[in-house]
Amino acid sequence: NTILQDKTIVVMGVANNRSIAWGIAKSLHNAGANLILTYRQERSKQKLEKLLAKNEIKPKMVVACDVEDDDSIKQAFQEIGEQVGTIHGLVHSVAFANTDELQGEYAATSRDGYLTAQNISAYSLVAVTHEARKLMTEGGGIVTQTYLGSERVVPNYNVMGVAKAALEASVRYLAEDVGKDGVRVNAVSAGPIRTLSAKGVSGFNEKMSVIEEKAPLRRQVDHDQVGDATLFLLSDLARGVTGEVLHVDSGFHIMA
Ligand code: 0WD
Repeated sequence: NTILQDKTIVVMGVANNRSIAWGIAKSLHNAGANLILTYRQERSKQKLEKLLAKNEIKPKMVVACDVEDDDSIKQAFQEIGEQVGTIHGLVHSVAFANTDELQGEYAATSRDGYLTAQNISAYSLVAVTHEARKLMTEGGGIVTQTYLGSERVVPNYNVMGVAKAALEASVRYLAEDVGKDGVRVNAVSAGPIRTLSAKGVSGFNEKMSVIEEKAPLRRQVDHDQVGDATLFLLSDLARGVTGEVLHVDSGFHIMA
């Protein structure tokens, strides 16, 4: 398809071929988008470059960006501005919490662990939106990735659930701020998908199997479904949608 023909989209958060951001990158590529990918670790950069070559995707740029570091964010978007100029979209698919806080009681969360989760998983969207909007001179879309643990108590998701609640509230406040520039901000709330980060959440396998048992569609959510929903939100097809959280979870969230 050509839904994103001639659009330049920045994708943050491809760590490996299992990353949700990788599924998104493929969907966007298949829709004709020019991709700019950011990575945090050198290790991820190498994986990323191999993945791109293997899939015959030629990105416009591959740029380092550690969302924990304001200078790194500024520098990344400055480089993008200098080399590419205008961008039309941004995908934020980044989160982090210490694994020892993704089990047991939320009540035991440390101050440091709380702040780390908020910093990388929620504040980072604010910081990157602030830089990215400067390059969205023709309007655009920003899409982040969230999870049901923001709305409900999902055992073990704990501090990350609270960070996702902040992330979703940020989507709404940011949508109001950047809406006047024709920029939309939305979130995809995906069902459980096996990735590197998911390994850190204890009891993850049960979360997956319950989707097959209880969700209206009675099947797992995959990368392509999240990729295509993100593609929709970035595209002109969603030009009337902002501040929204779109569940891509086989309908699981409607069930009691
Ligand atoms: O079931 C799941 N896997 C779900 C994930 C269900 C619903 C939502 N999500 C969300 C996650 O919470 C996250 O926001 O999707 C997003 C992507 O998660 P993922 O694809 O499951 O995770 P993964 O493949 O591990 O990618 C996470 C990446 C990191 O990889 P590296 O190895 O490079 O650290 O998050 C990025 C990074 O790419 N990341 C950072 N990027 C920049 N700066 C940072 C950072 N400080 N920390 C983590």
